[in-house]
Amino acid sequence: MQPSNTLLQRLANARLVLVFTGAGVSAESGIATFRSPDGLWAKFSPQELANVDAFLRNPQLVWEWYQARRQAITEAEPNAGHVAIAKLQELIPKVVVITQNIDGLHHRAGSGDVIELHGSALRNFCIRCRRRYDDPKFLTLQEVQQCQCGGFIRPDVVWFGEMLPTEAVERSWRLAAEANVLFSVGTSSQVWPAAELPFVALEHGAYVVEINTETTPLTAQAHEHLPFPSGNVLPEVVRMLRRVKGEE
Ligand code: BJW
Ligand code: ZN
Repeated sequence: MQPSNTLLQRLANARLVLVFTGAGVSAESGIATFRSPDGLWAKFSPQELANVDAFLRNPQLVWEWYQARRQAITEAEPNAGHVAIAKLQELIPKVVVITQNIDGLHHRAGSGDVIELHGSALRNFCIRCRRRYDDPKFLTLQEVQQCQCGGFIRPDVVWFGEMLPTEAVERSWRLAAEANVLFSVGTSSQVWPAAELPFVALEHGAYVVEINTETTPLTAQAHEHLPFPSGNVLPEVVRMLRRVKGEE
């Protein structure tokens, strides 16, 4: 499970490290992934739940699905992988987390610079006038609510067919072109445009390391694939990096 000496040297000399994450990084916190055999898409259809037409067709159904997931998120704790990612900040001049996750666990683990490409389950907005509804009470109400304008209030997440937040995308793509090292952690690398990010970093000369218990479309292109749970391997990366930097 040891990270290679090349990786440790690259990290020791890096100015900018990106940690690009997906559902797998939160799996060890007990939050379901999407595409595993026991994942969300095995039980629920994305067509029925994760697009705007589904919400317009049956707002209560989609709302209830998110309320159940919100409950799981608020009961979950960051795991050793999230914590190790936050600790990288102590060892590298600039670390940016770019996540597809909507669970807020990177923030809760202490990561200071987190870009959320697919939004956040912890916020809502009106589907018609886009007014924001950030009051935490909306995270537990079981009935879908309507805005003053009559529009339904929806979670501030990115569904299939929707654009990702422009600022988040622009900043992420700019950073990918400048990064010295990019970790891709716990993502199936199947959902675009996010899946393109490690490839942008590769094209611009970053050292790309995939941490995933399975292989993905990125595996063959990555410089290294560490096929272990992120909650095991990331603390090891931090421990070894501290040693290389003479801090242990
Ligand atoms: C571990 C582990 C451990 C487990 N340690 N590892 C045809 C071809 C190409 C593209 C398209 C196409 N048709 C449509 C598209 C575009 C579409 C898309 O990419 N579809 C593909 C699925 C085919 N993309 C979009 O629609 C995006 N928007 C867009 O393109 O806009 C432009 C546009 C506008 C108008 C018209 C057309 C285009 C938007 C995508 C939004 C994705 N939204 C979701 C839901 C978010 C809200 C919510 O959570 O409910 O985002 S879907 C879901 O997938 C979620 C995730 O963020 C995303 C990625 O999933 P992720 O994180 O990779 O999870 P998994 O489960 O897939 O993988 C987990 C991995 O972890 C696995 O590999 C495990 O092995 C690993 N793992 N435990 C390490 N302990
Ligand atoms: Zn409204």
